[in-house]
Amino acid sequence: MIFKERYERNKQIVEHHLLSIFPDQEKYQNSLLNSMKYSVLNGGKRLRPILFIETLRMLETNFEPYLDIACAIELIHAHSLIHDDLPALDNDELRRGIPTNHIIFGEAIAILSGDALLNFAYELMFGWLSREFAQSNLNGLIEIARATGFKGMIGGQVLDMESENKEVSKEMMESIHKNKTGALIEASMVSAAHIASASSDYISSIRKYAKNLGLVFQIIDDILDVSGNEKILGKKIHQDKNKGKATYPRFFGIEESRKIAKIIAEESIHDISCFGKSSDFFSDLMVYVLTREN
Ligand code: GRG
Repeated sequence: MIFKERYERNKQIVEHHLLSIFPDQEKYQNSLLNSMKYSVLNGGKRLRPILFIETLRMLETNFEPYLDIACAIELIHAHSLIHDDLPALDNDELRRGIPTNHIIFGEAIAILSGDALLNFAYELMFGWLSREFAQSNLNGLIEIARATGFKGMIGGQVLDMESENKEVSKEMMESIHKNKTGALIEASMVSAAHIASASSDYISSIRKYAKNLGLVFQIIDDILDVSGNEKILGKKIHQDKNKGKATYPRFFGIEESRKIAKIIAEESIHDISCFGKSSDFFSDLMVYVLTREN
């Protein structure tokens, strides 16, 4: 199956399962549930759950019993986007081509639905762990929890905020990217590797590829913020410059940033080839991330 078809097929699997995990409307607070569903079920590339599923496949593990975990990762991602868009953080009004959560539901509900999505993710993960207890499964979930917290995504977000309109070193910029964006991407693959009981050598190779994928993803994100198409992106561009963010184009210019991303991508494709034919999806995925327009 060609890459695009396989990606789309995975996306359908994820979206089908995402629909199934939400409870009936009338039993819960409708405003809260509507706000949660709004940010989970209205588009998105589903990159992180697809990384999780494809890592299991690469390690010859059937992904179906683990779809709750794939979706938990997407819920964590959705929570981070809702909070990232809030007036106190990036103050964005458009995402995925539609108004951000707080514009539709108000700030209070947006904060609470972000919180509720994060807790829902842990409810799914603990529920699954109690049915499938094994040390390797627990290690996978610890990886996700660590990546989401102060040592990962939230820590990176704080560094990002505190660096606005300041001169920052290249190391600091890389650290922001690695944590804010890279940590959850890395955990999506490494958690699957733990769950598939991969060897420590395999886990290290997968971690290395995932770290590079996260970096390439964010470099391209920075470039798209300068030169992307707002319609295709579904959000406003030039936000990084307006907010004085530490980005690759600010440091190196667009052309050099693209070159850097290409070099990292090529090295990673070479590295992941140690898994043989079963890593083809990840070679193609690196090219997709490198050339993406949204
Ligand atoms: C405040 C508890 C609390 C947590 C939030 C806001 C935050 C901590 C972290 C921000 C993390 C963040 C939003 C990083 C940006 C990562 C990024 C490039 C997101 C866009 O990902 P895509 O392109 O989005 O995969 P789609 O729409 O395709 O799902």
